[in-house]
Amino acid sequence: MSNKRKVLALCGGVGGAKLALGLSHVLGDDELSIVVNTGDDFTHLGLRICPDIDTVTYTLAGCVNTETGWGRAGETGEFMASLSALGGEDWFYLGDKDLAMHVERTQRLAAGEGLGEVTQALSRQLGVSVPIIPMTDDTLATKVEVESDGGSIILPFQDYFVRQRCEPKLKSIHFVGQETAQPHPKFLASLQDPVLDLIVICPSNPFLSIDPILALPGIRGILQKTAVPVVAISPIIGGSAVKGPTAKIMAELGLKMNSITVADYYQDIVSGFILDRRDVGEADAIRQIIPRVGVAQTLMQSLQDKIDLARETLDFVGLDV
Ligand code: FO1
Repeated sequence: MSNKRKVLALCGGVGGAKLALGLSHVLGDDELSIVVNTGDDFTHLGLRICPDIDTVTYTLAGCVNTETGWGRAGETGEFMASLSALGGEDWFYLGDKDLAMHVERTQRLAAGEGLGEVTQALSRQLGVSVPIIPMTDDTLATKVEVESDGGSIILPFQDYFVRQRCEPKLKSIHFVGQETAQPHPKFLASLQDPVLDLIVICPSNPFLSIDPILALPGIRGILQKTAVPVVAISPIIGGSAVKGPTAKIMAELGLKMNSITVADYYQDIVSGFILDRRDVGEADAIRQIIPRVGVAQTLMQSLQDKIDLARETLDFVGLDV
């Protein structure tokens, strides 16, 4: 009997990429698939930019900027400085090394390759052998409704997130194209793999990073019906988000900033939930809505932390580690 394990991870940017890295150390290349949010993608300066795909790729390739969590380590900013000096748009920082990724991706897409194909080719070039699969080859764009002059306006995601530093008050989140964008065929194949052992929802922002994946036609229904364990790891530690604007966004959406809220949000699709040991006081409340609840050290600072959480996650569902 083979003791190969098969795991599918659903992942956003920085937080999710850390667990994906841990999983990639614990599992073989043919045991793990990582499906990544593309709702944050946009075209900027004529280039197709896929922030979460690149964050996962650079993290697994060992060349991510560990201070920001996105972009490349050891970057230089000659392009950005020159663009700025020309009066160009400099609100979205594109380092010189990172720029090469966007140029090459844009060229390949223009030549007719799909995003999945391009992502596989470019991640392989950087030495990543685990499949990184965009959630769709089509366009599903996250847009946000924010307060403006007593009314509201719709902003493209990066405009809100980076240009306006999440300052406008958020009213609602929309995924434009969610009715027509098709899940990537490799995503569907992984979900329907008869030997799939586990689906992991990485500790990414549930509303901005995981929800676009769940919004694709059919995905929520498959997760609701699957016999495969679906385990979410809470992105909240000690009542706050590790990084990014999750706290502000949750407050503006009228949600309480704790793991119970996240568990509640995922309750129809998960059979297991892992929260940080600092939030153990919430475990009983979560057990009321999700059958299996685990407590772990979910703050991933070192590589060992990432590997340990990956092991805990596999162990939680009884997979050999
Ligand atoms: N985030 C920022 O806050 N400022 C930036 O200038 C910025 C540039 C950037 C360039 C490439 C890339 O892949 C990501 C970049 N990010 C930047 C991060 C990114 O836009 C967001 O963190 C994600 O979209 C949210 O997951």
